[in-house]
Amino acid sequence: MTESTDYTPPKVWTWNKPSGGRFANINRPIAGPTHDKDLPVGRHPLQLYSLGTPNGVKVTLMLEELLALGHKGAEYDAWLIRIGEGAQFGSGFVAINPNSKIPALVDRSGSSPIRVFESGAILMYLAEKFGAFLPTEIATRAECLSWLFWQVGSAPYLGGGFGHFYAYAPAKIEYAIDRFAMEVKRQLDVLDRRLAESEYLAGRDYTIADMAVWPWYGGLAKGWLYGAAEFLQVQDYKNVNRWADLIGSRPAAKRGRMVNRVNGEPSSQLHERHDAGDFESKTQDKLVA
Ligand SMILES: N[C@@H](CCC(=O)N[C@@H](CS)C(=O)NCC(=O)O)C(=O)O
Repeated sequence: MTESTDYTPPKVWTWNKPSGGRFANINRPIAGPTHDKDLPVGRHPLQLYSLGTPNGVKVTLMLEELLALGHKGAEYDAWLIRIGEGAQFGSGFVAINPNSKIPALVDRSGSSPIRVFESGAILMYLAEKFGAFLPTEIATRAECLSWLFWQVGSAPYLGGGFGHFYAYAPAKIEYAIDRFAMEVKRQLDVLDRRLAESEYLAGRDYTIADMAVWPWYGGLAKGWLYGAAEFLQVQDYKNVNRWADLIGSRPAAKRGRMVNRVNGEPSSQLHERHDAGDFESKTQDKLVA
């Protein structure tokens, strides 16, 4: 292993150069808006400002499931926030998420708008609002929330740790890749063991815990993230693969994955969703044709 480095940290860190790697243009050590920009508002009760990354997909999975169950109040406009272009630093977006990260939701169904940020909080908000996908029986609810919060705490090691150093950093650093590959494989094994004993994470039913975990760890198992399937030997996690396929076959999950998606097959990209019919008529292949 390469141990040496010619870098000695100074007494005080200063922002004197870009951090390097992909996304260096949007990394800054300060919060707050960089420019004035109002957010658009559509006709539906729920306004989602997002992008089709794993964190964004968690919410569209939930919204599409709620609509499939017949909850009309879950109708939503999904607006595209292009984070690579710094749209998360516009004043309107910062007003609904001071943390400047997608996804962010505004519920306009009541007398005054309610903002919700952090994907886990959005899932809980929607689950409680519609009384769905969050068990009410105390033990199953505890299990569901445990896995939901497990995801919130664990995925930064997968994305900000492993994904960053394996795929995006300007140099391949063996120490960093080893450290995070080890942790991500451990996390996959945690899930694999749970899914060996239980159909879904919280038990017999599909819940917001699965919706939070699937876009990250299901996506990893299906080879959608970081081109790392072979490196991490994801096919070995049989129960994770079984569960990932089960969720992936749900019509609402298929639709949820398409919303605000800006890469992949043009027919799988629905940049903005303002109507249920958009899945048929507004995908990129149709718009370009
Ligand atoms: N803990 C947050 C993480 C959200 C997050 O990291 N979003 C990324 C995209 S997946 C983002 O907006 N990045 C833009 C930036 O960091 O400036 C959540 O779960 O909502």
